[in-house]
Amino acid sequence: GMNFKGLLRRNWLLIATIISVLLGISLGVVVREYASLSNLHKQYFGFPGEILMRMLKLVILPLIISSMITGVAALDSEVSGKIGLRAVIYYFSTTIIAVILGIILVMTIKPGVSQTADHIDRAGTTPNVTTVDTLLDLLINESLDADNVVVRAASWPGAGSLNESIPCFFCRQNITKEYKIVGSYSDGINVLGLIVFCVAFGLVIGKMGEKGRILLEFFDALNEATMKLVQIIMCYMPVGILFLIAAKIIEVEDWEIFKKMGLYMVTVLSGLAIHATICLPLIYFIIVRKNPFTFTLGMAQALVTALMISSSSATLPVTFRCAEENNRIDKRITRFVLPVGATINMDGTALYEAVAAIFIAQLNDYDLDVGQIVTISITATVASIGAAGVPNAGLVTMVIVLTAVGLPASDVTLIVAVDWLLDRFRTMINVLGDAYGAGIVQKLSKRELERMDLTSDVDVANP
Ligand code: DAS
Repeated sequence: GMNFKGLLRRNWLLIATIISVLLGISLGVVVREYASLSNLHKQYFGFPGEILMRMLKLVILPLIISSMITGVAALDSEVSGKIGLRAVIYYFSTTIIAVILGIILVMTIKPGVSQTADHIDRAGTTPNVTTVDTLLDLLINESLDADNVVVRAASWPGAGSLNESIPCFFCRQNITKEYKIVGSYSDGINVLGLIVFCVAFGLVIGKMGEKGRILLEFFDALNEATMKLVQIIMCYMPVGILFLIAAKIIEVEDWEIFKKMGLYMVTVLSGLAIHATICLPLIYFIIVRKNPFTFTLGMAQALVTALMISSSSATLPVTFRCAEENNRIDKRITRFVLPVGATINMDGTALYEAVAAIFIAQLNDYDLDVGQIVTISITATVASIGAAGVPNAGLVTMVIVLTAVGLPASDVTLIVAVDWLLDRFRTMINVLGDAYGAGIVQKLSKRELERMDLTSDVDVANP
């Protein structure tokens, strides 16, 4: 009837995307079983997917610049300070909740206790060089010894271990972010640095009154143009995603590892599922008093995108569209909190790093005392803040959590083989957490927004 057709029209992209995921998986399985593609053909096969990734990445730069600058400028500094504070409090508390949830699960399910340890014989998991190579060489150069991975900071004086050569934790984070971003994005943007610049710049032109208005209107137009470009990219998305997932299925060699790592994956995935279906919706319902699942449904396109491309930064354009179009969140909020959230609010990553670190301790029959559990909670939280919104960021910053409790950083190789799958799910939770954050901060900032609607003559952010 009418409502079915209406539903179809409104969600055709989401339906097409989900169909393309299923098609991509089956195509990948068929090609993997029946066609022996040469490496070159495999590259070609993944090419349409690579095009989608690069288009999304290229749009990130103008999108973050225009949305942050107009977002900050549209709010006067006192209001943006309050909104920023609410966002940071939300980010911190949901990340801590995710970490505690992860620790409770991994301490009860105990995936790394003896019954798995003998399965995962160390020799059997000597690092798959290309995986570890691509992973760590973005951040630190490494010399792969035969039986373990010795990681060395390459470009810092006196290349010792990661810890020694980078004195303070924070600058290590920044370097991680710097390197991680540069490594993954050929255009080399450091998102955190960009955001700090945009906030400062937005505050300045917000105070320039008349003169600043020209700039404001320019960046507002830039934002609008960028979002129109995103609309076009999203039409291509089903095709890109089909080949992205098919190429991944063809590329993965070792499926056996999923049996060995089954319990560990169940621990991570159930933690993410509980966080996404109970913790976050509960907080949203308590504060916003609306149905959280309608909200999640509104974000579906962004969640599927995050699941497919494992990058919250590259999903950001879709997160914007879903939050503004489907969930009707005020642009003055989304433009300000979404880019920040995509960079520092990563509940999925924090939960994952806590679980993985304790899993590795269990594999080493290494009993952690309470102090070390607390250390893991803190370092997993801070490492997730430091991780960039790019693929595998959670695995690379894992090194910091392991070294904080005296576990060998090289044990990262024990969990590398299944990381490409877990990364997708934790990225999806990261994006969901950012979206809920925008909805919650909007509700908490209702008064300020209404007051601004009354006073402001031309409202740039919501034309
Ligand atoms: N892939 C990262 C992201 O984009 C998450 C992670 O690696 O943990 O959010």
